Amino acid sequence: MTTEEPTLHYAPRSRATATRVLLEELGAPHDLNVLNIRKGAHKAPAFLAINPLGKVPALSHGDTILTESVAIALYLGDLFSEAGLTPLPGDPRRGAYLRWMVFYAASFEPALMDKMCAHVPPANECAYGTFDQVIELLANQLGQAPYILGDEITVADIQWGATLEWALAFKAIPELPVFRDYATRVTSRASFQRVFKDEVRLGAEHEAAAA
Ligand SMILES: N[C@@H](CCC(=O)N[C@@H](CS)C(=O)NCC(=O)O)C(=O)O
Repeated sequence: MTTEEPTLHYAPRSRATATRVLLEELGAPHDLNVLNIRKGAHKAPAFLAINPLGKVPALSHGDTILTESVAIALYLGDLFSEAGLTPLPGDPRRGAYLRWMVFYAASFEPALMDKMCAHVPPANECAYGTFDQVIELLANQLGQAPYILGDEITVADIQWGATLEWALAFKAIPELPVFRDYATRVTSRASFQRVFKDEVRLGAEHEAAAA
């Protein structure tokens, strides 16, 4: 097992925002490699060697390189489980945890992107059925408790909360009270507020550097 601190390859106001917040929530010592997407740093050879797709987030940890937000969240949640945010094997919430994390990447994100691009694949052939089914399923789950797995916040809420906040802001999902309340509950946490504030600074710096 490596004793090195993980490095998050990150750009502000991107999917890497949730990963940065998660590292904070987990109290995980880490390095931040800040990429200026506006200047194309994510398509430079140094970063393409880490993620050939040139997308953030990515995580380096010793010899391990991870891409994909959800894989990174699962990895970090296990690595820093002492923070108490991870339903580990043996926890009755473990199955639901894996289900909602994989559902996020395998069904929710594709459904959201298809919707935003006005692409309607045949329901019986695509992984998620229909956008409306995905929304109904998610609204039903979030309507049952303050957090996606129940009364306590977990790693899964950092991922879902960050994305639902963004999706509501961009009107990519219906403005249902259950989504609004949940996104506010999660993103009003000090960790999110700290990162959002720093991203205003970074965003301005990056824009100025790219101008
Ligand atoms: N499936 C990937 C998606 C990563 C992704 O699309 N990242 C965006 C930022 S939100 C990106 O790096 N876009 C820059 C580009 O493709 O040029 C994940 O969940 O990590």
